[in-house]
Amino acid sequence: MGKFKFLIVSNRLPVSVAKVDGKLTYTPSSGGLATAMSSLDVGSTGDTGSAERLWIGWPAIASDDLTTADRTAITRTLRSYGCYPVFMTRQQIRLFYEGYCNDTIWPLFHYFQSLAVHSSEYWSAYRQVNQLYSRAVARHAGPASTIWIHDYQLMVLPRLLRSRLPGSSIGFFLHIPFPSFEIFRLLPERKEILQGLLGADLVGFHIYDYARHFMSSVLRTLGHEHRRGMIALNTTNSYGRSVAVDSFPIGIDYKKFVTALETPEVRAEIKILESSYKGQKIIVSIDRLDYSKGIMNRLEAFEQFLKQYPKHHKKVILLVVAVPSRVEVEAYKDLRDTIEQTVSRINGVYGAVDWTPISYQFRNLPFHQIVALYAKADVALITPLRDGMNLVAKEYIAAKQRKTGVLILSEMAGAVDELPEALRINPNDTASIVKSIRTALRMPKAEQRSRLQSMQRRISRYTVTRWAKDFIEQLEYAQEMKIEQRRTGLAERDQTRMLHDFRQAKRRLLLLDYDGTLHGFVPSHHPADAMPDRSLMELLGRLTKLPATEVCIVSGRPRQALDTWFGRLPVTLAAEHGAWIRQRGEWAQEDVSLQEHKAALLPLLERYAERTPGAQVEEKNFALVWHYRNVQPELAYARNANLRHDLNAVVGSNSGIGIFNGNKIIEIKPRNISKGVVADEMLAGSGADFVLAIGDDYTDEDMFGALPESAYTIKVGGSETRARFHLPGVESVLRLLNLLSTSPQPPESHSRTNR
Ligand code: GDG
Repeated sequence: MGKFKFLIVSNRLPVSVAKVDGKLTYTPSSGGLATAMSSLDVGSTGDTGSAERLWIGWPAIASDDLTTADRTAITRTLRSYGCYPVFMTRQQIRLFYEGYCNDTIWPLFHYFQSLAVHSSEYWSAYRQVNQLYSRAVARHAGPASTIWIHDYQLMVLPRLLRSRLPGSSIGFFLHIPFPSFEIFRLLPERKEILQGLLGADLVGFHIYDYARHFMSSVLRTLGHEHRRGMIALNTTNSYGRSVAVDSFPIGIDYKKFVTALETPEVRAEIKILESSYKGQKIIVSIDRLDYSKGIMNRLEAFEQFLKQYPKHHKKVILLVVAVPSRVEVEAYKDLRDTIEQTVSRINGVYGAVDWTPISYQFRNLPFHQIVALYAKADVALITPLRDGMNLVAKEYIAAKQRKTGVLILSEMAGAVDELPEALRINPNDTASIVKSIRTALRMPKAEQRSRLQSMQRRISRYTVTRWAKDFIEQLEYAQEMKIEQRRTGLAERDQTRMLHDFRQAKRRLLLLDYDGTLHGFVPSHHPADAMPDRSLMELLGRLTKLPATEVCIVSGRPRQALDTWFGRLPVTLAAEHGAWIRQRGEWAQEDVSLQEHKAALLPLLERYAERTPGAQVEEKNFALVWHYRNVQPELAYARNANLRHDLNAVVGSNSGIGIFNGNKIIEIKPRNISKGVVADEMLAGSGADFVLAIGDDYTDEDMFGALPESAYTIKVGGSETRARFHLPGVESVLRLLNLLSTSPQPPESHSRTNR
C-alpha cells in the first residue's frame, strides 16, 4: 500500500461495519467531520490522480466477531471509502473505550469527578490501543505526511507518532472541554496525557478557555512555559521544539440544513408534526443520553414551569429525543432509568386524557426527522452542564430559514460564545430556565427573527469546512515555523565548518556559561547541588590542554563557588556576570557598587519571600537575586509583577542599578556589569581568531551581542536569541565540546595563552 500525504485519525471511522445474519454491512455516516474532511484541499489528489488521503479508525465492530477472511474483506471494502480499520477485541473495547475513555476521561473532563473511575487496567488498555493506532498510522504515513488526530480517545497518540515519524506534521483536536488544572490534576496519568498531546505541532480546542486550561496544566505539571499561544519544550533532544495551542470553534455543514428544508421528506415530516401538535407550542430537546447534557435539569425546570403556569397546560409540549449512547457504561444505564421514571412521573401528575406534556423517545432519528423537528420547534431547550461545543444549538439555528424560534442555551456549552442572541441560562438555576421558557414562548416574532438572523450570519460563515481549513492552515504554519527553527539549529554542516575553523585557528577563545549550559539546572541554589562532576572537569581539563586555547567560564555565580569548583584548572573565571574576573590565578574586581541600596532592597525581597512558598533570596557581592523556580507559576507571575514595581520604587531609574529578568530569577545588579563587557575584554586580550560562546540565559545575550559576526554563538534552548545557532540542551553542548577537545591539533603548534 502506498504512503499517504494526509491522514485523519479518529476513534470511529466515518463508516460503520456490522455483521447481520453472517453478512457484513457498511453504513457510511454523514457526520459533520466527514463532510469537513472531504472539503479539505490537503492531499485530495496526487500527481498520479490517486487519492492521497486516508482515514484511520475503528470500524465499530469487535474483532472477536470476525474471521480472518472477514477482516481481509473489511479492509478491502473500506479502502474504497478511503478508510483503514484498526481492529479491537471485545476486551479492548470494554477497557479502552467503555473504560478509560468513557468511564475516566469523559466524566473528569466534564467536571463529574465523582463519576470518574481510576483503574490501572483501563489505563494500560488505553496505551495499548493508542499503540495499535500508531502502528496503523506509521504503516501508511510518508516521511512528510500531515496527520490530524481527533479527540480524547487518542491523547497519547501524538507522542507515539512523533517518535515514529519525526518529520511529519501532527495536529490534534479535542472535541470535549479541557478542564481546569484543579480537576485535571486528579488524573493519575496526567503527566503521560500531557506529554502525549505535546507530541503534536498544534493542539486545538473549541474555545480559548480550554486552551488556557491546557497551557496552565502543562505549565503546572511539566513546567513548560507558554507565550502567545506557543509552548516551548525545553527537553534535551527536542531542539527547542514548540507546540502551538489555539482555539477553533467547530461549525456545522450549514448548507446541508438549509437545502434539507426544501426536500419532500422534511416537508412531509413537518406536516406530520403540525397535525400531531396542532394548537400547541413545541419545545424540543435533542442530545445523546449523557449526564453531561443536563437532561434531568431540563425535565425539572419544565415540571416547575407547568406547576407555576397552569394556563400553558395543553398549549405546550416538550419533545425529548435521547439518542442511545454508551449503553454498556453503568452511569448511562442509571441515568436512563432516572430520566424515564421522571418523564412518567411528570406526565402522570400533569397529563390529561387529551394531553401528554412530555413526549419521550430513546432512539436515533433519521436526519430528515431531526431537521423537521428543528424547523418546527418553537423553542430549543439545550441545557448541558458541560459541553465542548454543542452542535445541536447551531443546527437548530440553521434550520430556521422560514420559521421562527427561540434558542435557550446553557452558559456551560462552548457554543454560547458564538450565539450571544440566545437566551442564556445556568442549568443549575431552575428558576432561570423557567423564566426563559416563558420569555421564549411570549417572544414577538420580529424579535425572534432578528436574533436568529444575527446568529445565522455568524454560523453560516464559520462552517465546519472553514473550521477544518483553518486548523490545517495553522498546522501548516506551525510546521513552517518548526522548519525555520531547525534551520537555525546547529546542522551537521555548521558543525563540520566549526570544527574546521577551530582546527585552523591560530588562537581560540571559548566563552562558556555554566548553569543551563555546562550543567543542568538544579531546583535548589545550594552551591553543592550544582557542583560539576568528574567527567565535566575532565572535559574542561582536556580543553585547557589544547594549544592556543583559552577557556573562560562566564557565570552569574559568586566567585567563591567558581573558585572552589574550577580553582585548580587553568581557566579564566568571570563571576557574578563579570563583577569579578580571575586571570592567571588572581581575582580582580570591577568598580561597581550595589551597597548603598542593599539596606532597603534585601528586607523587601525577604518580606516577599516569606509569603511566597518556594521563593528564595540570594545575596551576592554585586547582586541580589530573587529565585522563583520552585514557586507555583501563576503565583510567581503575580508576585513578580508586584515585586518589580516595589524594587523600581526603591532603586529609581537613574541609579545605575538595573532589574533584570533571568531564567526563573529576577536579578538586581549594577548596569555596567555584564557578560557582554567580559566577552569584549576577553576578545581584545586574547586576539583570538576563533571564538565560541555558549549560553542559555538572557545574560548570555549580552555576550552574543558583543561578539563579531564571525564568532560561533550558540543559544541553549529554543527561545529567541541574538546567537547564530541553537543547541537543545546541556547534553548536546557537552557532546560538542568533547568533539572539540579531541579534535586534531592545528597544523603548527602555538604557545599556550596566559591564564
Ligand atoms: C461532541 C462534544 C461537540 C443527535 N441526535 C441525532 C443526531 N444527532 C446529531 C446532531 C449533532 C450531533 O449528533 C451531536 O453533536 P453535539 O455537538 O451536540 O454533541 P456530542 O455528540 O456530545 O459531540 C460536543 C462535538 O463533539 C463536536 O466537536 O460539539 O460538545 O460533546 O450533529 O444533529 N443525528 C441523527 N439522529 C439523531 O437522533 N441523525
